[in-house]
Amino acid sequence: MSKQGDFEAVRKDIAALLKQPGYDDGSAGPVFVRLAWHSAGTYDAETDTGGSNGAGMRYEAEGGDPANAGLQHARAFLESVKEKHPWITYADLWTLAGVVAIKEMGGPTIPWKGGRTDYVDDSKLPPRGRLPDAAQGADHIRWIFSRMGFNDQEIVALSGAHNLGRCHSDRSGFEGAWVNSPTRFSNQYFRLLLSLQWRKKILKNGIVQFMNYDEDTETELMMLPTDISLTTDPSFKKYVELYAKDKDRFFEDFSKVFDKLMELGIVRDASGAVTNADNVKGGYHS
Ligand code: CCH
Repeated sequence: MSKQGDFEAVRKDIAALLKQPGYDDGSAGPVFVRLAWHSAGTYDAETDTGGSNGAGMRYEAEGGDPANAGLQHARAFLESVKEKHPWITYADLWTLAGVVAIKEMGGPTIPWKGGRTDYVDDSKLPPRGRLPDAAQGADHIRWIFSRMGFNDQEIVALSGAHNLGRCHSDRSGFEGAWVNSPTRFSNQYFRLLLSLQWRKKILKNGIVQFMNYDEDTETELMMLPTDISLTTDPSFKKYVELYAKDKDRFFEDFSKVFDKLMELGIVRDASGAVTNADNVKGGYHS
């Protein structure tokens, strides 16, 4: 067992866990990033509910949300880290796993601070439907992300996480990867959004997505309707063009916005200590 607060030791164990030869593209990294994002992306600024504090996904109300299908794999992978470092909260572990995975997959360094609690107040558990619906378009994602306090530039930067991982027909119903190297963080997603021809395809399960088939390499890539909406909405498209051209700028902006996402709903004092973590009475207890 590591010393309480030794996040470096936790980082090392998360990094060592990323390589998973029998899983997806050989890495647990992408699903860790999605776990971190879904743990935080329920935040509602107006009611100050949801967010990564509390690790509500341990409970059926949040964990069983169809939007979170598949994230049990990420949580199961991380159990060994929790066993080795029992002092870390799940809320810290899941957010740190996302940050470590991004870095290890070649992405930017993202500032991260611990101190989240695993206490969940029933009244603060987010209702379902707070995460974006991939079948929709620009208005929907603007509405969802503005609830968390993000502007158009930040929405596009965050969407660049779709450089990583894939869609699974048994999770979201969508199928395939966005880029050819889905375990390598880059700005390829933005470049492909602009450079390839995306054709609408109706899958066997009736779900509509966009596909590109490359005859030379015989590879098929995909985009969600929400991804495509980043190129049809002029305000979003400006930033897709910027990030497709300027990888450094994308990395810089992604780092800032992912940090902001991980901190939603968390209040810290000048020393960085969380001040709204232990004020929850009568909620679930880990
Ligand atoms: Fe995402 N995402 N995401 N996404 N996502 C999916 C997979 C990943 C949407 C829908 C989906 C973000 C924003 C959005 C990742 C990171 C981020 C899937 C497939 C859908 C559907 C799930 C499956 O079948 O396994 C929509 C809609 C939006 C916004 O409009 C943001 C923001 C982030 C992080 C910053 C990552 C990573 C994956 C891959 C997961 C994996 O298991 O490989």
